Amino acid sequence: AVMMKPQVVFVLGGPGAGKGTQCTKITENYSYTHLSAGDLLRGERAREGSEFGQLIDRHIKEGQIVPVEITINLLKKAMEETMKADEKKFRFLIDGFPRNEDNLQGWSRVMDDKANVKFVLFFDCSNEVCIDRCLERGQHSGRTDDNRESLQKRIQTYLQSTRPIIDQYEKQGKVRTVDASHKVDEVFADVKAILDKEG
Ligand code: UP5
Ligand code: MG
Repeated sequence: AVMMKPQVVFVLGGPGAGKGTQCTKITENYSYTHLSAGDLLRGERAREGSEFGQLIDRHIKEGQIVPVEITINLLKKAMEETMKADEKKFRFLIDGFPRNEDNLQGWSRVMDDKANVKFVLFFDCSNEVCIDRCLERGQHSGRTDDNRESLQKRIQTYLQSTRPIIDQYEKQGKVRTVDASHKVDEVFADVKAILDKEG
């Protein structure tokens, strides 16, 4: 059988904008596989014998972006395993990546000839709403970065490093923006309209 070339939608937006929540809803309604770069990194951090555990832990607490060599390998492996298990699963939502220039270059180097980036789904949300959502979640999430100090740094990194990446894609006409400040179902209605149009 001929392997389909993976089709990728990058899902970006500030910390707590609702990327994970909306990706879950998308997978319930469309044939996409959700890969959260943050979840993959947290999984690697927890993996027995990982040589990167401490480095990942430090970066996440400090709201810094992990070197792309680590993240791209996790993403590539997850994509390959998904397609190996089921060749019909070649559509991916890559959530929380690429976050900076290093991420973008790593993706280009490793994945440019292996996958097609269809567009960027951008969840646009004010910093205040993002912070409130993460602090609220922090009461039960157990995430080491859902506290005021880490959030300050996550927002900073988002504004300094990730927004310019979104801007680059915007200049290529590749960004689909959703107002993420509304209720979950209202946001999802906008997401649906985009996906129904884009296929
Ligand atoms: N919620 C969601 N939608 C809501 C709505 N419309 N109305 C009201 N509440 C809403 O949602 C966050 C919270 O808000 C939840 O409690 C939810 O119920 C509620 P969620 O869907 O989890 O938002 P999301 O955007 O996914 O937030 P997350 O915290 O996951 O975003 P981050 O981008 O900060 O986290 P991520 O896991 O992607 O990255 C964490 C860290 O990993 C980074 O800071 C970085 O250190 C590292 N990282 C890398 O180094 N490289 C990568 O490539 C990726 C991550
Ligand atoms: Mg998330």
